[in-house]
Amino acid sequence: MGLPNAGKSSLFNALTGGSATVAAHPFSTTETNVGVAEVADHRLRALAELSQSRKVVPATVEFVDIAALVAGAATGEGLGNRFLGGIREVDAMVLVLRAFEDANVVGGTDPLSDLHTLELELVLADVATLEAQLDKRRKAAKADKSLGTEVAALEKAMVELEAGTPVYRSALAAEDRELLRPFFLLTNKPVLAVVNLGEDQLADADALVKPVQEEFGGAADVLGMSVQLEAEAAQLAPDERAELLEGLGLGEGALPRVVGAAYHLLGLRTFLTTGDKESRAWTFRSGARAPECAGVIHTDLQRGFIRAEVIRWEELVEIGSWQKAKEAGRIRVEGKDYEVQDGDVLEIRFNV
Ligand SMILES: Nc1nc2c(ncn2[C@@H]2O[C@H](COP(=O)(O)OP(=O)(O)OP(=O)(O)O)[C@@H](O)[C@H]2O)c(=O)[nH]1
Ligand SMILES: [Mg+2]
Repeated sequence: MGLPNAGKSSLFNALTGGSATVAAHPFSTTETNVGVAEVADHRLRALAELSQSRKVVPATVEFVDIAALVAGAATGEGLGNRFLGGIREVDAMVLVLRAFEDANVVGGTDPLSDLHTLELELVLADVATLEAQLDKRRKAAKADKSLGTEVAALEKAMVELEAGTPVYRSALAAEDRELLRPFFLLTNKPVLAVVNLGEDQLADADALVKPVQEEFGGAADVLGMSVQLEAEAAQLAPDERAELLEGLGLGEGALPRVVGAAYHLLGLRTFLTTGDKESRAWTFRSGARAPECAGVIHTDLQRGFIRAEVIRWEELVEIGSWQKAKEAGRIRVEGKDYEVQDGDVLEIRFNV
């Protein structure tokens, strides 16, 4: 989300290969766009090569591009804030803050000012949500004492929000934030801020990103990138893209970092499966145990879970094949209590 012309749709398209409308006039997005970005993963590439897999399936993250917010959106300015309803159920937010200068694209170029405008609208939307809930929950808590901690968390959140502080950078404890989850507050989501730089500003990226970083004080991940440049690069064939980005000293570019940061922000981890038919990256929540991860592949694998055979991806690549690893006794056998780790390669034994 972001102010008009911040580059939200350009970023969305670059990430998802989508075709959301991009234009130099404000409010070019009037409908919510949903798309999927692939998570670049060198581990998956290495395993696919090892197994000569006919199919390679990366993990994905879904992105949603919404209409712009402006100051006063809560009271109907611009397109109002009804689009926020559509993102209540997303798991994290990407705030796009404009720094690039372009006389043909109306709008401010101070990312901190963008941030303050956005946060105020998000906070106002959350205050409205809490106002609608607080009395009801207080009444419910009178009848059911066990709801007392929930009401206390709601009240703490209200104090912060009324002081203009988004929950994600408030003093609320993790337990309180957990209790607030069912209320789908916008500012109770993890945040990634993208400072959209002009190509000519890339040399000063650090200086332009730093004030935003300081403002968040660690409450959000902050990335500086030139969305337009990355979007253009994304249109090119892979080798031309690599050449352009390398030539500008941008390495693989910022898009993989945006997807990777979003993935981590969501507390997501990857385990892998590999074979000649397919190598695949699977997504699980940090802390999940082997049966739950088996269930990500197929519910039958969870239902009939017997054991997981496990090896670290780098170990498998070093040994050269699952068969050899097995012969060398390097495949671990893990039971239902095993906490799967990011980068584990799994084979599930099951019986239904
Ligand atoms: N010069 C320059 N222009 C950019 C950059 N990023 C985006 N733009 C331009 O800014 C304009 C707005 O980009 P969009 O991606 O449509 O922005 P948006 O945030 O989706 O805008 P709305 O949907 O209208 O809120 C387009 O003309 C883009 O080409 C950039 O890094 N540099
Ligand atoms: Mg747009």
